[in-house]
Amino acid sequence: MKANIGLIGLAVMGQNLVLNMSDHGYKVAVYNRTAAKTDEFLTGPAQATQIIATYSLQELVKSLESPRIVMLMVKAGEVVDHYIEQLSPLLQAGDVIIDGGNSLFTDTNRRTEALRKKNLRYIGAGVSGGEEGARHGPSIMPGGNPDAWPLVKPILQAISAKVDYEPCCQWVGDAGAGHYVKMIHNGIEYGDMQIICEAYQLMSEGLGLSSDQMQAIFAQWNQGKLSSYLIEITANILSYKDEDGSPLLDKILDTAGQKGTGKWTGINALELGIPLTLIGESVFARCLSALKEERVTAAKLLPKSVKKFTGDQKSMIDAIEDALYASKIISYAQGFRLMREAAKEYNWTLNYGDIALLWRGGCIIRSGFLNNIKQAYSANPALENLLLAEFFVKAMQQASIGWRRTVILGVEMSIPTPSFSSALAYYDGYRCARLPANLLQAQRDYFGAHTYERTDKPRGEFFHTDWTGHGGKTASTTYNI
Ligand code: NBP
Repeated sequence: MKANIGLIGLAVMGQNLVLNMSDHGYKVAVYNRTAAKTDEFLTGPAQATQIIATYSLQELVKSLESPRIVMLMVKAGEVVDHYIEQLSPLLQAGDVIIDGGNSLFTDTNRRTEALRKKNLRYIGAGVSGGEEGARHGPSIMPGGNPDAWPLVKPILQAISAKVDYEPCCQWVGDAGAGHYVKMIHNGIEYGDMQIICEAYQLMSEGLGLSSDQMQAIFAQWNQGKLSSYLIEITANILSYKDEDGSPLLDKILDTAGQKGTGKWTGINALELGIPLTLIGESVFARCLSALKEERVTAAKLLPKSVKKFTGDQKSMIDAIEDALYASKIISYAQGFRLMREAAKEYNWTLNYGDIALLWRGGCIIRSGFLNNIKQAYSANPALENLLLAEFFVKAMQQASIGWRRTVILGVEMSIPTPSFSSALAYYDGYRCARLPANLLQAQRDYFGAHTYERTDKPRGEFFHTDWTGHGGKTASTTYNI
């Protein structure tokens, strides 16, 4: 009997997805560049399964039923192009290639189009959930050639996470839309992680709480409005003890790694001109953490005045919970606003409520909060910004005072809160009917004749002033990026 699907790439994600498919009754053929890993897999975790090992792409393709479905679970970038190039001549019209890695959406746009010309159907599917998700049900965000969706839908939905019996896997949109939504998911993941880290530093350094005390606080927060996978694992991490009985967390070097999806999200936001400050700060916070030696030198040369917290500890902890919640709302509001702009720019039809549902289970940012987002978009699919939805208007009002107190605590105690405070600045900016950009426009016109619009004239009419009395009357070309 031939295999239903072939999978290339037997690292952590590939192996676990294959086992997941096998559990759901699919026969899978596998291939990996390094053959020894295929053997280890077959004699190890895949023992006693129907999984077929293959040792060349020809053998892999031959082992598949028609139309063939081949899924790539390899390092993003050139490796994906390499496999597409090698596979294409071996496949027949109508066959499907799925790229389940973290590919850049513009690469997926290009690949979808190139393969369409060869009558091959391409899917770029974001997969989230890490090892555990891949094994027991990830969130899957497929996009690409819609003709391929009916063929791959049964298997991808079967292996995905389920919430309220709904699969966390629905068609996202054309070309690179699936990988785009996965990129935003990862950006939001960066943001969620950073705000949790800021809460942790404020509580440990600012309030002097022990790991066990913080564990209890995170565990309690996980029962309320912040309930989420990342809050839950933070509580678990805080309680984890090293061999000597001390918290392992205290011994972990404070330099964060990154693989680039947060950076891509930030770059895209800059390209589309949409503020994505919280995620941007989260990426930069990782970059700053990586400058360990420089920071150690600076800590000696630029010492902080150490202050002791003297206020009410319980009320400050509640305020930090508010800061986490409000900042999280800002992060999602910014991320969804960016997706809205991307849909316009790249001509995709994105369903924002469905995207929130896709992230409810299996993935790293899963949380109860996503139901509130779904409800906001169900009530108004054309919602411009989540901050304008009734639920979030109220939530922001309730969290606002505690959030400000938290930022003040950070400022007073010299504890950095880049995401909490930049989110607050965005919130205050977004609800400013008048920003100081009048002065900015005047400055631009003063030094570069860039012109300005007037409040007492219709929009679209541009004026230039000879501010010094010795400038010319010629204005610069008016264009916006
Ligand atoms: P990796 O991203 O570490 O990729 C490992 C796979 O790529 C192995 O099969 C390896 O083959 C193959 N590979 C490499 Br590396 N260079 C190759 C080359 N030049 N030619 C052929 N094959 C090559 O594995 P992963 O962490 O399982 O992730 C797979 C994909 O899923 C990535 O795109 C990743 O970003 C994405 N993703 C990962 C996670 C996660 O939590 N790890 C979560 C969600 C998505 P070899 O065995 O011969 O070296």
